Amino acid sequence: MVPTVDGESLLAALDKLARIGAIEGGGCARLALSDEDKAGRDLVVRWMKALGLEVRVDAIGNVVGLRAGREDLPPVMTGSHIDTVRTGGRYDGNYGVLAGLEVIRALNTARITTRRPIAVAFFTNEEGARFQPDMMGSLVYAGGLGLNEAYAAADKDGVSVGDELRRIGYLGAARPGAIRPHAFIELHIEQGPLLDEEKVRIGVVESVQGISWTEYTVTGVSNHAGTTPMRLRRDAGYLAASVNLFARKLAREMGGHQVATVGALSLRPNLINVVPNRAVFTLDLRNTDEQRLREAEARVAAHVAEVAGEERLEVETKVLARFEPVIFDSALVDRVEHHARTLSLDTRRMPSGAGHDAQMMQRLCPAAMIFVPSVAGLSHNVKEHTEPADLIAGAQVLLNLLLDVAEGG
Ligand code: HGY
Ligand code: MN
Ligand code: MN
Repeated sequence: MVPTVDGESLLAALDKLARIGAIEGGGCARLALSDEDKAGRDLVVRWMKALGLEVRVDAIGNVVGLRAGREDLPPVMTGSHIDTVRTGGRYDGNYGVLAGLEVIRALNTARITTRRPIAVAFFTNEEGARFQPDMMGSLVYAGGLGLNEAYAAADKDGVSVGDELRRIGYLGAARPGAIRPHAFIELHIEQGPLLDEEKVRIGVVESVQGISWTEYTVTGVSNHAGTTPMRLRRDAGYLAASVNLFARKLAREMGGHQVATVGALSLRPNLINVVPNRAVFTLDLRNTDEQRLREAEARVAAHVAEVAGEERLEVETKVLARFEPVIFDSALVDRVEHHARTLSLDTRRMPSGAGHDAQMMQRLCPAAMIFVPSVAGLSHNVKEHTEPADLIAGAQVLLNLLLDVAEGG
């Protein structure tokens, strides 16, 4: 008899975790390694221990809760992240971790010990909103980023990852990646509009698109807004605006999955009557196709050089994150589809527009993702919402799949 997930317990846990770092409108602000993140971590670790999991914290602050199997084999791992962006919803990341804990609860209640151990993890700084790159903890876990490089990453105030890990008490002793999973499955909200628009219950995620994050620091000359003729301007803000317009037009023209976002922008001196002499802004480019993403990067770079030449500006660029598209393990993806359909949940195959820890874990072991619908495709927005029935259905697919894989399926 396959155990069932306790839906009420999952919804209550989501609600309780959402109260930590709660912000106006029902969302969460738990930026990585902040006090709010610490409080969220402490709560989830308490829940892990209450479920009888052996909890390990590694040197980049990833937390893994381990449930013994009948045999001492590499575990089947699930999980996600519990850090959020500053205007985050309550499901992004949190849902995958808490659904993993509900799987453990259901196995405990049913007194089932699986052949393979099962692990539930949350990874440090998946969002990349405070420290870059994003998916930092899982990237270190998968051996894609050295610990010292990760420790040195600093936020806008110059505070480093290493210092913050120490401050919040999550600079753990375990070596990141010491537990090499047999397989990794991440349950997550879609964060896009497709499942909701098509009224499909489960997204069978085949891949994650490529990500290119760049920060531009532009230096011009501040000058009087009224007296400086346009021909004499060296307006740093003009380049920032020009890149935003260019990138949007480029994404529209390229079509397909190409997207472009200027998400962060600051001008100096930021005064109504002064031509800005400094602009710092970010550009987020993504595409499911690596060649097209490189083409977009090259065209933006050419545009930046052209405008900087015309406007006589200095431009410094810094790559904050760069990940090629990742294809998930096809056999595991097929198992996601099988278990959703066995529960009479209709499915559609799709890429992920957002980055996820699973894309890093695919470097270590077969990985796959399960999506549930996001109402109106909203995410990274306090109004992020997924219907309770969909949350519970997704968790049941996760349970059935984990059981299958942990029994050697
Ligand atoms: O940016 C992303 O896709 C993820 O939320 N870190
Ligand atoms: Mn996420
Ligand atoms: Mn996110």
